[in-house]
Amino acid sequence: MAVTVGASRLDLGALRRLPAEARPLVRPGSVAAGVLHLGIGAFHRAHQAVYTEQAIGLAGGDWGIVGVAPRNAELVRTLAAQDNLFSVSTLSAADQHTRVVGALAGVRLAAADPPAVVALLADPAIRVVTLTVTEKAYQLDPAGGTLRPDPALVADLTTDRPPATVPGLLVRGLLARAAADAGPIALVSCDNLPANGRRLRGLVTQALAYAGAPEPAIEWVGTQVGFPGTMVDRIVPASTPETLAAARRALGVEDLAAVAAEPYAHWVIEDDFPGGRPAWDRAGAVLCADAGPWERLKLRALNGVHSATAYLGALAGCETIADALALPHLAAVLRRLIADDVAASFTPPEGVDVVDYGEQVLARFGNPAIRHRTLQVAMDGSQKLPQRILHTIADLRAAGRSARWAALVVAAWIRFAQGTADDGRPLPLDDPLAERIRAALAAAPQTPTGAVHAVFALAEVVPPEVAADDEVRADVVAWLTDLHRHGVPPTLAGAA
Ligand code: CS2
Repeated sequence: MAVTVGASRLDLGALRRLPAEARPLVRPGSVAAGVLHLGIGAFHRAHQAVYTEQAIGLAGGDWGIVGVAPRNAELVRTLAAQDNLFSVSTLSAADQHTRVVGALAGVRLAAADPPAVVALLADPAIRVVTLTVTEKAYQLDPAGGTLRPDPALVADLTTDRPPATVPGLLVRGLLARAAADAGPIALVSCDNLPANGRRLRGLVTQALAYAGAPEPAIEWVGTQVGFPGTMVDRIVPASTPETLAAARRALGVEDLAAVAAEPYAHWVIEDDFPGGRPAWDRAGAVLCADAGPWERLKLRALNGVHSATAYLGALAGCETIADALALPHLAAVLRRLIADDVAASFTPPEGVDVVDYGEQVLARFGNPAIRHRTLQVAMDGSQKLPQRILHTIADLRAAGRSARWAALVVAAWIRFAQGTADDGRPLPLDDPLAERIRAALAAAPQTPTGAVHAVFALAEVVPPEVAADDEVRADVVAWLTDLHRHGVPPTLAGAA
């Protein structure tokens, strides 16, 4: 990555030279750790870290964050060299605000020292564990939530070697905490899984059983650990050299851990924190008894529409989500998807109109300053499609309705997985099930019907009621046929 030679680096010493509005809200290093976060990627730094810093600034509390990167050694080195400081630039068409966040109390690389992370999980000072590790790290089958441990997780659960996976770290940490009776704790999934609190509880329960954990430890987890569900929302693309350049312009120093995000942020959290929590409500988060309706709204009306834009956009050769949204007729088709299918598939939170929410989402996607790559959103489709689109389809069909627009998204994903864009350029299938998907598509008759049958047979992705639905299958085949024959723009023009 290009670094301006001679530009000084963001660290504690640089703080007093920063413009006043760019300085952290809390004095870095002054707050003891109370939160352990797994997965300190861009999303965490621009979302939970920002909320937590504001909460500490407004209400105090020992809620500094120890940030754990499962594998990214470079990020940990970078943050350590910057005294755990990083900046968040909020970007819109009109302006940019950049501020350094002082909420990180430390950083650790799990891969380098797993026992240190296990010890933190068993430390009485740590009362909240938040996670942004992406869908696939949970090792649950995306359609139903059954644990599918890979060999590394099997080793974590059945041997004494230092844990190498996220579920392995959690289980070892909880067992150590139970043994030390180190006090109650909440494990908070901030990933876009369906019913993420219940899924994380299910993961821990299944993993403890797999590990043959002793009954008292299982009971301890049952009574001392909260698994609040959450809805997390902020568009935060992977950082690029432009992100770092924007931070440098605003700060006057080099920040190699800089992130950029849209202005919008939202966080709905179920208030189940047996060991206490930061005053996130003071920072604008919504604490409630059931985040389910917000979570469904966001997964279906934002993430589902995001995936639709990403696959159709990538097939049409668009680099960013904002470019894709500008394709003729795409916004019109997305509006049909939102109004006819998503809105009819579930009961939204009280007072929310799904169509209005969808308009706001489309405006956010159009933010020209956020150069969110279609290929980034297109990644890991097998882990995302169930909660984003396939559950929408299942609910519509259970209510006796058609799911025609949602079927287009499935067809676009299949066409994307087939590996070539409309202009013949190759598209990368970056997905934990890539091998299986490719093999299934290669073994099937090379027709749209053959491809749809092959993909619908992936039982860990496609819920059985959707796989068995002939009308849905026919809709997906019809869209896939159009996408193959005509490409994206004419398909959209014919549909809108
Ligand atoms: C996106 C999300 O990459 C993706 O799959 O749909 O990361 C999205 O940007 C966030 O969930 C927005 O809150």
